[in-house]
Parts: sequence; C-alpha cells; structure tokens
Amino acid sequence: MTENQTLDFCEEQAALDRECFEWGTNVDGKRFDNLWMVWDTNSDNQIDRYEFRSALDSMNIANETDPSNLAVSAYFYRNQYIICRPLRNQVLYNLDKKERQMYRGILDFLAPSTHMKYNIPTKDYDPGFNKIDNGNTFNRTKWDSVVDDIFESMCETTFETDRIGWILKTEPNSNSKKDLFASLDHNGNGEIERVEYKKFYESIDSNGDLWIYPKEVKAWMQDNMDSICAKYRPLMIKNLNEATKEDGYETRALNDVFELLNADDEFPPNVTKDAIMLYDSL
Ligand SMILES: [Ca+2]
Ligand SMILES: [Ca+2]
Ligand SMILES: [Ca+2]
Repeated sequence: MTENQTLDFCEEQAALDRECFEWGTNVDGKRFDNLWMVWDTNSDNQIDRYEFRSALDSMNIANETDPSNLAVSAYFYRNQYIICRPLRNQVLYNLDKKERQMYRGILDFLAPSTHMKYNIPTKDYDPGFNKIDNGNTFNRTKWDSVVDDIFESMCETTFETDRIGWILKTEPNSNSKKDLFASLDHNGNGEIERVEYKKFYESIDSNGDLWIYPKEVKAWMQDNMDSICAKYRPLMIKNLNEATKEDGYETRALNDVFELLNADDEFPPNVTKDAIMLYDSL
C-alpha cells in the first residue's frame, strides 16, 4: 500500500462519514497514535518476530493458515482510524480544499465581481443578477441555464466530502424540499425581479452585512441541499449502488499490503524488515 493509496483510502473513509472520521482520527484521549504503536506491544520502537506474528494473528479472524485477503481487508477497516491518524491533517485539508473550490463556484455565481479572489467574501447582488440576465427580470429557463452546472458540481462535491451527511440531507421525503426558483419568485409571476433576487441574496447573507462569506454559503447549502440536489440524486445514488457492487477500490489497495507481507523470498522471513517496509508504506 503506497502512501497515495493510503491517502485515497483515508479520504474515502473521511468522505463516507466525516464526523466519525474526525472523531476517530483525533489522537486526543486515544491509546494509539498510529498502527505501529498497536503492533509494538512492548513499546521498544521495534517490531520483533513475536509482535509481527501477533499482528498477523489478529488479522486472522477466520482462523486460516494465513489470513486471506478479505481478512486483511477487514483488519484494515477495523483499524482504519488508527491507520489514518498520521494522515488526518492532510485528509481534512484535502476535503476542505474541495469544499472551498465549491464555495468559490457559488460565490462567483452569486456576485461575480472583479475584486473577488479565492476564498474572499463577495458583496452586492447586482452582478449576480446581471450574470443571469442584464434586463430587469429573468425566467426559469434562464435561471436553470446558469445554475444547473453550478448546482450539479455542488452536489457532487458535497457528496464526495461527506457521503452519509449528503444522503441524509438529500432524502427525497424530507419536508423542507422546495422549488428554489419558486421560492425566489415571491409574487408568483414566473419572473424574478431584482427586488426578489435581492431577497434571495439576503437570505444567504445571514448576518446581514451584505458580504457573503463561505460559511454563509455553506449554511445556505446545508439548509437547501434536498432542493439543490433533488434533480441529480437519483443518478448519483444509482452510480453509488453500482460502485458498491464492484469489488471496490479498497479491497484492491489492501491486497497490496497482503502481497507486501508475503513478498520476501528470505527464509525464515525477516519479519522486522517486512514490518518496517509495511510501516513505511502505510
Ligand atoms: Ca516491540
Ligand atoms: Ca416574480
Ligand atoms: Ca454576511
């Protein structure tokens, strides 16, 4: 398992359930900082033959001659948070970066302006309105043509950064689901006027200072996730189910660990060296 594979594995786990990942990989109050500490039972900073055998035995839940690939995979899943602890900061940073890129997209849509820079809040609703239409009103077709791509990418990114949270928040039978365009159209005439768009902008600007901050965008998105993602949800759930049916990336990555464990031609195997190789690769 190369470092990149481990990082992918950990990002996958973090994306599946971010809350659990953050709790599980936080070393505060936990017994082990990493997998090495689990294996090094006498804490002498070396893995001896006995400790290595114990580690293998603890993978061997089905009591096979040697643990099968599935048993090794199961071991790594059981210990995923310990394995991911050394990579915690990097994993969370990468997920945050994905989120920030998404906010940039929505900020750019809400109020595109020349002074807007990466992760800088943005002010004034007029440029956003003008981006949809330069006149005094816009209709649903124009709205859709501008927001469809933005919303789709928002839904994909939120799905990638917190899957459990996303599935819960986009539940189709949620009571809060509403037609976003209709919620903008206060007088119900099928057109959005500037004054109506201003109300929409103000509904995101929760502290009312006319600046839209990433955290305000995030809160608005979380509140409206079911509406924003309703259109894309069925296909995304279908793709997810198909991906789950396949063998899955994780099992393949973990097979590499198993191969590494058995790769040495030396006999008797130099278990300390193997363990160090394995540790280095984790
Ligand atoms: Ca030891
Ligand atoms: Ca209207
Ligand atoms: Ca604000």
